[in-house]
Amino acid sequence: MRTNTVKARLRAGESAIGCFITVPAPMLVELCGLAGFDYVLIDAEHGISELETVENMIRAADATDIVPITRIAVNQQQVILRYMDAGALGAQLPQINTAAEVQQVVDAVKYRPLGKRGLAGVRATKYSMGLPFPRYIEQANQETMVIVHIETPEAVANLEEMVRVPGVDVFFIGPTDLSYSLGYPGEPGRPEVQEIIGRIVKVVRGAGKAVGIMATDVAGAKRYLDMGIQYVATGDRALIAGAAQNYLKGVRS
Ligand code: 3PY
Ligand code: MG
Repeated sequence: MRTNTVKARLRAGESAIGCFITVPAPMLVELCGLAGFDYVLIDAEHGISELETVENMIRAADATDIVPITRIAVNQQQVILRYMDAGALGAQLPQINTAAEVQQVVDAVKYRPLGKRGLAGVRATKYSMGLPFPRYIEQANQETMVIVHIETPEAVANLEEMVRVPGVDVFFIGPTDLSYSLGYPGEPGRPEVQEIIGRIVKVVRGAGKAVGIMATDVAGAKRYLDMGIQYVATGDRALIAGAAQNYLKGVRS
């Protein structure tokens, strides 16, 4: 199976820059791969892609050497399984608030003995024409990633326990939901929110895990990278909207 270069970069203390893809379009994944992003976050939470298209988007990622991670709306083993079976190299789960919920994600992503993921002759296992299952299981458990969102006050309160669950690679700050759930919708830059982001970074890094965040613009991404956040993602809608507005401003001025 593919080596997960994002996981390797994070382990080596390096950063990985990705892009959420909310549109059901393998072409956009290819475009991100060819542009040089480290990973795509195929978004099945706020995005509108259905599983069949997600599988083709993962194919496009494999063809352009970019790591495919899927954001999955529901923290349920049988739901997560289908995205992993399609060949995703990681599962990113939103709105995770307790250590028990973290454990559920790990159980769904990892095969036994690390988790309880089901095994079958699917795309991820090369339809049983790849490595023998014992060898595949070992590799999949090494290469797949677990990413959980921290985006509520409950998660912040439980963070010390959550970071102790083995098997998580990245604790991902969702600035939109975090600021909203703290009572400041649309204001992730507020000092109250930034103070909590700083606290999350300290706890997660203190536990030897990587921190992730969404930063749509360059200045924000650089600021978060400087804070030691290693897994930074922009998004297709923000990139397209920003470029479109800039273009029109330039042409019409
Ligand atoms: C959020 O900001 O809430 C997200 O989930 C994505 O960054
Ligand atoms: Mg969110």
